[in-house]
Amino acid sequence: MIRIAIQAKGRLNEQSTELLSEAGILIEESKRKLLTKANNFPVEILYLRDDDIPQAVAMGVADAGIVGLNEVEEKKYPVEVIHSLGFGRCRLSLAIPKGENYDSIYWFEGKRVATSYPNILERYFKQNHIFAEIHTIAGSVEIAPSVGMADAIFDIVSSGGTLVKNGLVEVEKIMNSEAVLIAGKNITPEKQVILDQLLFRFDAIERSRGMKYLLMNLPCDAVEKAAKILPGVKSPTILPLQQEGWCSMHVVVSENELWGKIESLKSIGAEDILVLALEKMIL
Ligand code: PRT
Ligand code: ZN
Repeated sequence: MIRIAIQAKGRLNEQSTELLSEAGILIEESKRKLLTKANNFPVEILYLRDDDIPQAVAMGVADAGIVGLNEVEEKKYPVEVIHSLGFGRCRLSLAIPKGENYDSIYWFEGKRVATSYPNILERYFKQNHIFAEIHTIAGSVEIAPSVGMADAIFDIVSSGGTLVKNGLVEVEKIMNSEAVLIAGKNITPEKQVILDQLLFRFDAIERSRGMKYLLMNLPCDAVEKAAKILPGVKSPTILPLQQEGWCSMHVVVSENELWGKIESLKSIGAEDILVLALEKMIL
């Protein structure tokens, strides 16, 4: 049995639960308590505030956790980041009031900067030999300059809308963040086996994201050319059609390249093209 800590409420909760459920770990919503056992996989889910997840994993209260990389970097507890999960993407940036004359990072020399991430900021200023006053505040960081509490802020930015609304301009991106799977450093071999199974499932889910399953009919003598356009995972599946000289080709393709590939396939005689969603891709 392994225990995984996820955010109880907030931006990462829904996608963390969704990822676990896509990986076949089903937690009945009605049974949801602080600690809930999955009914079909040796996993317990511990619901915590995101700030507490790195510590819980470092202390062994949980064996693994799903949390923003920003929290891991801020807290610096001894945990391993074992997998990036591709959601909760954001960046941590320095922002200053619009209209300020900004030419370099040295603008921050002697300034007061409000943030909820004082450790990351302190490390950044130290590396750049900037001496600034860091004011740690828990929330509503973006209003600090307009109420005179600070000259600038260091905060999470996603669309940038909050900065614009508060008359601020992003001037330095310090780090990118996304949700990551973390694990304790002293996990037992038995627990490692379960964690590896989970990682295998996460990989399959990730691989199938943005992939489509393509089926088409084409003259059999165009198959060679078609396979060059779409080589697939190993190679495309080719099946004969009842109609003489015609084949059916099945292949996996990334959604980004889909339309371009379809144009090329049509130009060599492909017809009756079907594009299907791809649920899981296990190699
Ligand atoms: O209650 P608990 O402590 O668990 O939650 P929380 O309130 O501390 O965190 P929560 O749920 O807001 O965010 C959890 C995690 O989501 C963060 O640690 C990040 O890793 C990630 N994340 C991704 C974000 C954002 N995007 C985000 N946009 N966290 C916060 N924001 C906020 C930001 O603080 C700012 O106020 O959204 C605003 C900026 O958004 P834009 O789109 O206007 O730029
Ligand atoms: Zn938090």
